[in-house]
Amino acid sequence: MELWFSEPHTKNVKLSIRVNRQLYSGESEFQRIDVFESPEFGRFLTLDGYMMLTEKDEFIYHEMMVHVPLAVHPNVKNVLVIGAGDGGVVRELVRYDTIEHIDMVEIDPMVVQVCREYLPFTTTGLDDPRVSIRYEDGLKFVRRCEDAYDLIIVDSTDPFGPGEGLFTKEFYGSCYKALHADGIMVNQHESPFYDEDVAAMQRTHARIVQSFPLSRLYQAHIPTYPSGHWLFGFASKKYHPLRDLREAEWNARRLSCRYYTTTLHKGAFYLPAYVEEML
Ligand code: AG3
Repeated sequence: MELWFSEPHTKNVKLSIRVNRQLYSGESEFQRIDVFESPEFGRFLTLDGYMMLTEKDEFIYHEMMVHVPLAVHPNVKNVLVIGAGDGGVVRELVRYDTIEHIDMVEIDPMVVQVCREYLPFTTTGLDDPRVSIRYEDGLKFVRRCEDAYDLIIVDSTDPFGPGEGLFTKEFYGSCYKALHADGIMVNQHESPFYDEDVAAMQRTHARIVQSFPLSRLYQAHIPTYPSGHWLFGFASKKYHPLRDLREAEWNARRLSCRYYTTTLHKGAFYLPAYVEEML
């Protein structure tokens, strides 16, 4: 019998991936969690039936969320990561010996547990002594923070279900307050491609524009997310993502990424005409 995983991307489009076997299926207090193994994409994690990451293409998403702000901000010491229970963002962050502390605030302890067991390739950074994991709603956590972080990375699910609060005006206002005077916030910003998704993407961007003096979008190609064309938000109190890019300094770290380069960084902020028109 053939086994396939399908995620509907619109009412009329689905992405289907052939599966060898299902490694895990469970229901937490917050969501349904599944892990599959597939011939094309390796192991992959879905939450409530939505693709979160695959072994084959997760490097694109995680490198783009972490190395873009780290190549701009000259002095990242304290980082807040919201969501990201699979550990992929933290894995990239701990490669920087200049980072002193990382708070990861994930609402669902079961996601972390399941990823530790079935997706060890993303969780390698979670035991780094600089990392504190807190199981709490990111929205509530960040309300209590003031002038505490150089960088906030919001690695959420889509803007409905458990992740919904992480796309609100209130949340972005709290992030602004939680950052130092030269802080940066990066968030996963959904896709601009399908009509059904455009309004939510525009709303998110408008809220960030209202909350930060500088707000830009950048893009990457992520084959397993709807349309494959994915956006990230770069919101900042001081640094400009291109004018303040510290190219030589970042390259001197010799981190050798598989997707991110400082040349690609520059290109990623130049958006297609149809996306520019939406903003
Ligand atoms: N964060 C979720 C990205 C959104 C995917 N949406 C979808 N498949 N409909 C990914 C978490 C990886 N650390």
